[in-house]
Amino acid sequence: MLITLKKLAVALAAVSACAAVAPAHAQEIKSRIIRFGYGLNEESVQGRAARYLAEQVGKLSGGKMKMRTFGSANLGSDEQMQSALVGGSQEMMVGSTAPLATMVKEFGVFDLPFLFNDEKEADAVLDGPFGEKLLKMLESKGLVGLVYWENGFRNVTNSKHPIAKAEDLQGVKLRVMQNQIALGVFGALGANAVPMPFSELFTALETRTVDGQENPVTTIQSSKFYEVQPYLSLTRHVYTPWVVLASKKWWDTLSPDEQKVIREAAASSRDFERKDSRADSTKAMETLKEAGMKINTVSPEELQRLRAKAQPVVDKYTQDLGPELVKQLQEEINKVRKG
Ligand code: TK8
Repeated sequence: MLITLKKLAVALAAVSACAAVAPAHAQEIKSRIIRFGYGLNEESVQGRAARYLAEQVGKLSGGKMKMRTFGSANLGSDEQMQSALVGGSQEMMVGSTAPLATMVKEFGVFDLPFLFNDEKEADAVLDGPFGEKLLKMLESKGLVGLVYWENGFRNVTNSKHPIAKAEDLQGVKLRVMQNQIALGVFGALGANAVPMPFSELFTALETRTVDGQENPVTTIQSSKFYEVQPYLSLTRHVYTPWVVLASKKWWDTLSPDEQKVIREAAASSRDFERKDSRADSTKAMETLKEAGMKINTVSPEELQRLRAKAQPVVDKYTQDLGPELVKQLQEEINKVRKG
């Protein structure tokens, strides 16, 4: 009996050693084309991370799995790509959590303002059990959620005046991401909130269909919003994650080896993207200053007043989202704060 077990252990060790050194061609990896869509342009953080992801997929599959990347919403807005993934006519994408909330309402939790204080808190919550739990919820809707990339802390730009105090948003026609919470929050802050896909935003700003928008400085720079928006106010009112997604229909046709390639490539793209995003934020601020944007910070007292103004709708949406969910998120954040 003892000998048999020992033999078994030796045999198992041999098998796993084999698996570790097996060249890509011996694994179950077929030639595949993967279409990966994203909303920002090729010179954005999204563009760089998409190219990195494509390289990793190529490397890890011995060149068999070829990822083609499509930026500038060339495969459609976030909303349209989500549907294409569910239907199986597109393989992969990256997009914001806000439009995902129309499929899995829990993603709307990230549109509640002033949750995270810094990137460290966001990373810990997203990569921990809370972030995982939300990704799992996508499966029954036809999507596989792989990893979170950083979109980042959002700031308001507009063509009217600096936003320095809570009253300044009053009457500003502000484009918001397309879900109920984003709409409600900015409405409560006094803005005339207009939901619109990102792909239509530059034109809407240029033609003054809207006065302003909110996005991280990296996007304000890469999307050249500084050409049409004179004022940038550093409100950092909400942190938006991006989610790397795969079509579940397509995913289920992949072999375990192929799924492993995608999972590993996605994991390293997350680290690459976050590092790049943070370095790029500093550079973007410089570029925006040089481009002549009038940049202002908002005092802690005024941010507190903004927070108070939003509180009634935050309470309302907490009920809609489920108080338990919001409580769990808050607890995860508190864990990081306590260190
Ligand atoms: C890009 C969007 C963008 C988001 C927005 O497709 O819609 O404002 O911040 O990054 O996902």
